[in-house]
Amino acid sequence: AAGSKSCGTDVRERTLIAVKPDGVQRRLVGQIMQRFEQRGFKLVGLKMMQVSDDLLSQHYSELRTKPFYPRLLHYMTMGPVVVMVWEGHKVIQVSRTMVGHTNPAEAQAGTVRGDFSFHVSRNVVHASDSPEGAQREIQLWFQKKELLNWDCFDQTITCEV
Ligand code: IDP
Repeated sequence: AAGSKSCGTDVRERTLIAVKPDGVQRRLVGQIMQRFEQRGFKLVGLKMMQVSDDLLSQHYSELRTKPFYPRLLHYMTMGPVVVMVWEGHKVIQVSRTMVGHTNPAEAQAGTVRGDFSFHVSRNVVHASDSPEGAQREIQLWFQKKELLNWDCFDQTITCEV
């Protein structure tokens, strides 16, 4: 970005991460957020909400025809979710790796799903899967004013890649 001291990398890339209702019920919010903080990513948006069917049907519009879709809507509305936007170099790709395989039974140990779940219908967390998806989802879940641009004082350690 113009004026940035980075070495031609996009340190402002953003992704949408959500702790799903099972993660909230199981008190995993702190542990999940801690993983993103300790990786060096920057939190720029955060809220807890009870998700509407309308928002979910837009979020999961590509899965509308899947047999598990009605159960997915039920799962995602069982209780509140904690949704956040994280920022940093390659945050979309890195957070998909951190979250692990969609099916926790196939997720590697060390990933969120591999450490906290064993079944695809209760996989604890959501992470955007592409730049297009991230942009679409961030716009869907957050208003512009809910996303904060704050200065990273320890930029030389975590952001200048
Ligand atoms: P992702 O969440 O890893 O991006 P998607 O294929 O986009 O995976 O699926 C969205 C969500 O739908 C999954 O995270 C999971 O909650 C649910 N889901 C996906 N496949 C199945 C399934 O076969 N049975 C039940 N739920 C599923």
